[in-house]
Amino acid sequence: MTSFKLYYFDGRWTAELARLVFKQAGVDFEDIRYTEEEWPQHKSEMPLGAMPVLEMDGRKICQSFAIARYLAKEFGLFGSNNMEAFLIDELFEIFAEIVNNYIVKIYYEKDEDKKKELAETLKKDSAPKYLNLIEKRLKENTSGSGFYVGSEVTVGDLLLYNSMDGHRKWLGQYGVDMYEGRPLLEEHFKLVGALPNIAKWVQERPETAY
Ligand SMILES: N[C@@H](CCC(=O)N[C@@H](CS)C(=O)NCC(=O)O)C(=O)O
Repeated sequence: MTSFKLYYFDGRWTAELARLVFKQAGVDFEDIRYTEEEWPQHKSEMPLGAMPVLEMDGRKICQSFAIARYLAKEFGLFGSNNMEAFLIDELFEIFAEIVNNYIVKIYYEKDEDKKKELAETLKKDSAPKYLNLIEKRLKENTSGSGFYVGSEVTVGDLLLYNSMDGHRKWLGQYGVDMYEGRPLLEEHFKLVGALPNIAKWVQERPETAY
Protein backbone atom coordinates (compact mmCIF):
# COMPACT_ATOMS: atom_id res chain seq x y z
CA MET A 1 0.00 0.00 0.00
CA THR A 2 1.28 3.49 -0.86
CA SER A 3 2.48 5.51 2.12
CA PHE A 4 1.66 9.23 1.96
CA LYS A 5 3.39 12.08 3.77
CA LEU A 6 2.10 15.64 3.41
CA TYR A 7 4.61 18.35 4.38
CA TYR A 8 3.49 21.86 5.28
CA PHE A 9 3.61 24.44 8.04
CA ASP A 10 1.22 24.28 11.01
CA GLY A 11 -1.54 25.98 9.06
CA ARG A 12 -4.35 25.33 6.61
CA TRP A 13 -3.80 27.64 3.66
CA THR A 14 -2.49 25.79 0.62
CA ALA A 15 -2.26 22.33 2.29
CA GLU A 16 -5.77 22.03 3.68
CA LEU A 17 -7.44 20.98 0.43
CA ALA A 18 -5.16 17.92 0.13
CA ARG A 19 -5.94 17.09 3.77
CA LEU A 20 -9.69 17.31 3.03
CA VAL A 21 -9.28 15.00 0.03
CA PHE A 22 -7.47 12.42 2.19
CA LYS A 23 -10.13 12.71 4.90
CA GLN A 24 -13.10 12.45 2.52
CA ALA A 25 -11.49 9.42 0.86
CA GLY A 26 -10.74 7.84 4.25
CA VAL A 27 -7.08 7.35 3.30
CA ASP A 28 -4.36 7.63 5.97
CA PHE A 29 -1.48 10.06 5.57
CA GLU A 30 1.23 11.53 7.74
CA ASP A 31 0.42 15.20 8.38
CA ILE A 32 3.91 16.62 8.87
CA ARG A 33 3.91 20.25 10.05
CA TYR A 34 7.24 22.08 10.26
CA THR A 35 7.67 25.08 12.52
CA GLU A 36 9.17 28.29 11.11
CA GLU A 37 12.36 27.40 13.04
CA GLU A 38 12.61 23.91 11.54
CA TRP A 39 11.83 25.01 7.97
CA PRO A 40 15.29 26.31 6.91
CA GLN A 41 16.79 22.84 7.53
CA HIS A 42 14.19 21.25 5.27
CA LYS A 43 13.79 23.81 2.48
CA SER A 44 16.44 22.18 0.26
CA GLU A 45 14.67 18.80 0.58
CA MET A 46 11.63 20.13 -1.33
CA PRO A 47 11.44 20.09 -5.17
CA LEU A 48 10.92 23.89 -5.41
CA GLY A 49 12.07 24.85 -1.91
CA ALA A 50 8.46 25.42 -0.84
CA MET A 51 5.51 23.49 0.62
CA PRO A 52 3.05 21.81 0.48
CA VAL A 53 4.84 18.72 -0.77
CA LEU A 54 3.41 15.23 -1.01
CA GLU A 55 5.77 12.29 -0.60
CA MET A 56 4.62 8.89 -1.88
CA ASP A 57 6.88 5.94 -1.23
CA GLY A 58 9.87 8.29 -1.25
CA ARG A 59 8.88 10.38 -4.32
CA LYS A 60 8.17 14.05 -3.69
CA ILE A 61 5.68 16.08 -5.76
CA CYS A 62 4.68 19.73 -5.32
CA GLN A 63 2.17 22.51 -6.19
CA SER A 64 -0.90 22.47 -3.95
CA PHE A 65 -3.62 22.42 -6.62
CA ALA A 66 -1.79 19.75 -8.65
CA ILE A 67 -1.44 17.61 -5.50
CA ALA A 68 -5.17 17.95 -4.69
CA ARG A 69 -6.12 17.07 -8.28
CA TYR A 70 -3.79 14.07 -8.32
CA LEU A 71 -5.16 12.70 -5.04
CA ALA A 72 -8.76 13.31 -6.09
CA LYS A 73 -8.17 11.35 -9.32
CA GLU A 74 -6.52 8.53 -7.38
CA PHE A 75 -9.42 8.33 -4.90
CA GLY A 76 -12.34 8.70 -7.36
CA LEU A 77 -13.23 12.28 -6.40
CA PHE A 78 -12.84 13.92 -9.83
CA GLY A 79 -16.30 13.46 -11.32
CA SER A 80 -17.88 10.68 -13.32
CA ASN A 81 -17.34 11.97 -16.86
CA ASN A 82 -15.19 14.37 -18.86
CA MET A 83 -17.60 17.33 -18.54
CA GLU A 84 -17.75 16.97 -14.75
CA ALA A 85 -13.94 16.81 -14.72
CA PHE A 86 -13.84 19.95 -16.90
CA LEU A 87 -16.14 21.86 -14.52
CA ILE A 88 -13.94 20.87 -11.60
CA ASP A 89 -10.87 22.08 -13.50
CA GLU A 90 -12.69 25.33 -14.33
CA LEU A 91 -13.35 25.84 -10.62
CA PHE A 92 -9.66 25.28 -9.82
CA GLU A 93 -8.73 27.94 -12.39
CA ILE A 94 -11.29 30.36 -10.91
CA PHE A 95 -9.78 30.03 -7.45
CA ALA A 96 -6.24 30.19 -8.84
CA GLU A 97 -7.16 33.57 -10.40
CA ILE A 98 -8.79 34.85 -7.21
CA VAL A 99 -5.76 33.84 -5.14
CA ASN A 100 -3.01 34.93 -7.54
CA ASN A 101 -4.59 38.18 -8.82
CA TYR A 102 -6.15 39.45 -5.58
CA ILE A 103 -5.50 37.56 -2.33
CA VAL A 104 -1.72 37.40 -2.83
CA LYS A 105 -1.64 41.17 -3.55
CA ILE A 106 -3.50 41.89 -0.32
CA TYR A 107 -1.09 39.58 1.54
CA TYR A 108 2.04 41.33 0.23
CA GLU A 109 0.68 44.89 0.63
CA LYS A 110 2.48 46.51 3.58
CA ASP A 111 0.09 49.39 4.31
CA GLU A 112 -2.80 48.26 6.58
CA ASP A 113 -5.30 50.80 5.19
CA LYS A 114 -4.41 49.79 1.64
CA LYS A 115 -4.90 46.10 2.54
CA LYS A 116 -8.43 46.85 3.74
CA GLU A 117 -9.13 48.91 0.63
CA LEU A 118 -7.91 46.07 -1.65
CA ALA A 119 -10.05 43.54 0.28
CA GLU A 120 -13.12 45.77 -0.12
CA THR A 121 -12.43 46.23 -3.84
CA LEU A 122 -12.08 42.46 -4.26
CA LYS A 123 -15.50 41.95 -2.71
CA LYS A 124 -17.20 44.78 -4.60
CA ASP A 125 -15.60 44.75 -8.05
CA SER A 126 -13.71 41.53 -8.72
CA ALA A 127 -15.25 38.60 -6.82
CA PRO A 128 -18.88 38.92 -8.11
CA LYS A 129 -18.18 37.72 -11.66
CA TYR A 130 -16.46 34.58 -10.33
CA LEU A 131 -19.06 33.86 -7.64
CA ASN A 132 -21.92 34.44 -10.11
CA LEU A 133 -20.46 31.77 -12.38
CA ILE A 134 -19.99 29.35 -9.47
CA GLU A 135 -23.65 29.85 -8.51
CA LYS A 136 -24.69 29.35 -12.15
CA ARG A 137 -22.75 26.06 -12.25
CA LEU A 138 -24.43 24.91 -9.02
CA LYS A 139 -27.85 25.66 -10.54
CA GLU A 140 -26.90 23.82 -13.74
CA ASN A 141 -26.39 20.63 -11.73
CA THR A 142 -29.95 19.33 -11.89
CA SER A 143 -29.16 15.97 -10.23
CA GLY A 144 -30.67 17.24 -6.97
CA SER A 145 -27.54 16.23 -5.03
CA GLY A 146 -26.63 19.81 -4.12
CA PHE A 147 -23.01 19.01 -5.06
CA TYR A 148 -21.01 21.11 -7.52
CA VAL A 149 -21.23 18.49 -10.28
CA GLY A 150 -23.11 15.23 -10.65
CA SER A 151 -24.62 13.20 -7.88
CA GLU A 152 -21.51 12.45 -5.81
CA VAL A 153 -19.12 14.58 -3.82
CA THR A 154 -15.95 15.58 -5.69
CA VAL A 155 -12.84 17.63 -5.05
CA GLY A 156 -14.81 20.55 -6.58
CA ASP A 157 -17.03 20.53 -3.50
CA LEU A 158 -14.03 20.35 -1.18
CA LEU A 159 -12.32 23.18 -3.07
CA LEU A 160 -15.38 25.44 -2.85
CA TYR A 161 -15.90 24.60 0.83
CA ASN A 162 -12.25 25.11 1.74
CA SER A 163 -11.93 28.36 -0.23
CA MET A 164 -15.03 29.85 1.41
CA ASP A 165 -13.82 28.79 4.82
CA GLY A 166 -10.26 30.09 4.35
CA HIS A 167 -11.13 33.34 2.56
CA ARG A 168 -13.79 34.19 5.13
CA LYS A 169 -11.39 33.63 7.96
CA TRP A 170 -8.56 35.58 6.34
CA LEU A 171 -10.53 38.48 4.80
CA GLY A 172 -12.51 38.67 8.04
CA GLN A 173 -9.57 40.46 9.64
CA TYR A 174 -10.34 43.39 7.27
CA GLY A 175 -14.07 43.16 7.98
CA VAL A 176 -14.73 41.74 4.51
CA ASP A 177 -16.81 38.67 3.57
CA MET A 178 -16.83 38.32 -0.20
CA TYR A 179 -19.32 35.41 0.03
CA GLU A 180 -21.94 37.45 1.91
CA GLY A 181 -25.53 37.38 0.59
CA ARG A 182 -25.13 34.20 -1.44
CA PRO A 183 -27.58 31.63 0.00
CA LEU A 184 -26.77 29.00 -2.62
CA LEU A 185 -23.09 29.02 -1.63
CA GLU A 186 -24.09 28.99 2.02
CA GLU A 187 -26.27 25.93 1.44
CA HIS A 188 -23.44 24.17 -0.40
CA PHE A 189 -21.02 25.03 2.43
CA LYS A 190 -23.37 23.42 4.97
CA LEU A 191 -23.85 20.32 2.81
CA VAL A 192 -20.10 19.69 2.51
CA GLY A 193 -19.45 20.55 6.16
CA ALA A 194 -22.02 17.91 7.16
CA LEU A 195 -20.29 15.05 5.28
CA PRO A 196 -19.30 12.72 8.15
CA ASN A 197 -15.55 12.52 7.35
CA ILE A 198 -15.31 16.27 6.79
CA ALA A 199 -17.33 17.16 9.90
CA LYS A 200 -15.09 14.85 11.98
CA TRP A 201 -11.90 16.40 10.61
CA VAL A 202 -13.14 19.98 11.07
CA GLN A 203 -13.96 19.10 14.66
CA GLU A 204 -10.57 17.53 15.44
CA ARG A 205 -8.14 19.50 13.22
CA PRO A 206 -5.64 21.75 14.98
CA GLU A 207 -6.69 25.37 15.53
CA THR A 208 -4.08 27.41 13.66
CA ALA A 209 -3.38 31.06 12.99
CA TYR A 210 -3.91 30.73 9.23
N1 LIG B 1 2.27 27.59 -5.96
C1 LIG B 1 2.73 26.89 -4.79
C2 LIG B 1 3.13 27.92 -3.73
C3 LIG B 1 4.00 27.29 -2.68
C4 LIG B 1 4.39 28.31 -1.64
O1 LIG B 1 4.71 29.48 -1.96
N2 LIG B 1 4.43 27.88 -0.38
C5 LIG B 1 4.79 28.74 0.72
C6 LIG B 1 3.81 28.52 1.88
S1 LIG B 1 2.14 28.85 1.40
C7 LIG B 1 6.17 28.36 1.22
O2 LIG B 1 6.57 27.21 1.21
N3 LIG B 1 6.92 29.37 1.73
C8 LIG B 1 8.19 29.15 2.35
C9 LIG B 1 9.35 29.43 1.43
O3 LIG B 1 9.14 29.70 0.23
O4 LIG B 1 10.48 29.39 1.91
C10 LIG B 1 1.62 25.97 -4.26
O5 LIG B 1 0.44 26.27 -4.45
O6 LIG B 1 1.96 24.92 -3.70
